[in-house]
Amino acid sequence: MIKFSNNDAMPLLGLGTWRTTREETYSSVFEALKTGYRHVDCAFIYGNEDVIGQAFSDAFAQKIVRREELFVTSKLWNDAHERANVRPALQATLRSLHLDYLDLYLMHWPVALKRGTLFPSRPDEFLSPQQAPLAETWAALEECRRQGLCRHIGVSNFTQRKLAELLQTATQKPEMNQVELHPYLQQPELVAFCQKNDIHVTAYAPLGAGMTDKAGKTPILQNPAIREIAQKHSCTEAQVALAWGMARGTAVIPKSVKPHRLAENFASQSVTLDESDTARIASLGCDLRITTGALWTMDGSPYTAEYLWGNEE
Ligand code: NAP
Ligand code: SBI
Repeated sequence: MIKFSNNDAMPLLGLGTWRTTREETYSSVFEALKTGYRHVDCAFIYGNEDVIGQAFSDAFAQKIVRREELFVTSKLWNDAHERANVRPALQATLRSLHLDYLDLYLMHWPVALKRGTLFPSRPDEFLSPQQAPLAETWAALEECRRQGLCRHIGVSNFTQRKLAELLQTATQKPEMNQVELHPYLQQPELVAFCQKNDIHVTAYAPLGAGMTDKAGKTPILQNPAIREIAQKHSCTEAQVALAWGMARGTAVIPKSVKPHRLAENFASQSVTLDESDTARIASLGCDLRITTGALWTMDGSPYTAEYLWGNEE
C-alpha cells in the first residue's frame, strides 16, 4: 500500500484500462474486481469510463466490493486545462464512472490543447504554456479537491523540473506523479526526487506496454536476465517486472484483458526479489521511452521534446 499523509491507502497494484475495447473493458474490470484488485487506473481520453462505471455499479450491487474499498484514479485531458473547464471535466468523469468522488485525479500531461481538440493535427490547436499555465490548471485541481470531488490530486508525465516549478506556486502539493517506468526506463533520479518530496510514484507501462522488438531491443518479458530471475523464483517474467516495480515503492498498473493474466499479475504481490535480482534488473536500464509524447511536439507546436522531457533550466 502507498500511504497518503491523511492516512488514505492506495494499493501498490492496480489495473490499467488503456487500449481495451468496450467489451474487454467491462469484462476485465469486473473480473479484476472479482480477483481482488482494489485500484483501477482510468482516464477520460481512454473513452471507456462509462463502461468502467457500469462494471463498478454491478460489482457494488453484487457486493463484490464496496466503494470505500476501491481506489479509483482518473485524469484530466489536455483540452480541459483552462480554469473554467477543469471542474466540468472532473464532473463528467464522475458521471461516467458512476461515482461521487475520485480517490485521485491527475493532470494527464503538462500540455494544453484548445477545448474540443482531443488530439492535435495542427499547431494552432495547442494552447501555449503562457495561454494555459500549468500553475492555473493546478489551482483549479486544488479547488476540486477542496470541494470534495477528489480525495487526492497529482500529475502525470512530469519531469523533476516541472514538479519543482509546480511546487513553487502550489498551495496543495501534488501527491502523485504517474510516469512510464519499467526495467528499460528506470528513471532513478526522478523516482528519488519524488520520494524526497513526498510525491508518490505510479509506474505506467510496467510490463513494457506489450513492446515487440521496438528499437531493436528484446522485449522486457523475453529479456534473458528477467527470464532467469523468473525461473529462480518459479514465477513469470511479468511477475518479476511487477514485483521489481513494487519493491521500488512505486505503484504498478498493468493492463490485461485476459483473466489468467489478471490473476498472474495480481499474484506478483507475493513475489519477493532479493538484492542480487534488483541489482541485476538495475543494470538493464537503457532509457527506452515507449510513450514519447511525439504528438505534442509536432512542428510548430509550442511544446518541444526538451520542454516535455528535459531537465535543463
Ligand atoms: P502494460 O501494462 O505495461 O502492458 C500491457 C500489455 O501487456 C498488453 O499488451 C497486455 O496484453 C500485456 N500483458 C499484460 N499482462 C501480461 C502478462 N502477465 N504476461 C504477458 N503479457 C501481459 O502497458 P500499458 O497498458 O501501456 O500501461 C498500463 C496502464 O498505464 C495503461 O493501461 C493505462 O491505464 C496507464 N498509462 C498511463 C499513461 C499516462 O500517460 N499517464 C500512459 C500509458 C499508460 P493482454 O491485455 O492481451 O493481456
Ligand atoms: C490515448 F487515449 C491515445 C493516445 C495515447 O498516446 C500517448 C499515451 C496515452 C496517454 O496519453 N495516456 C495513456 O494511457 N496512453 C494515449 C492515450
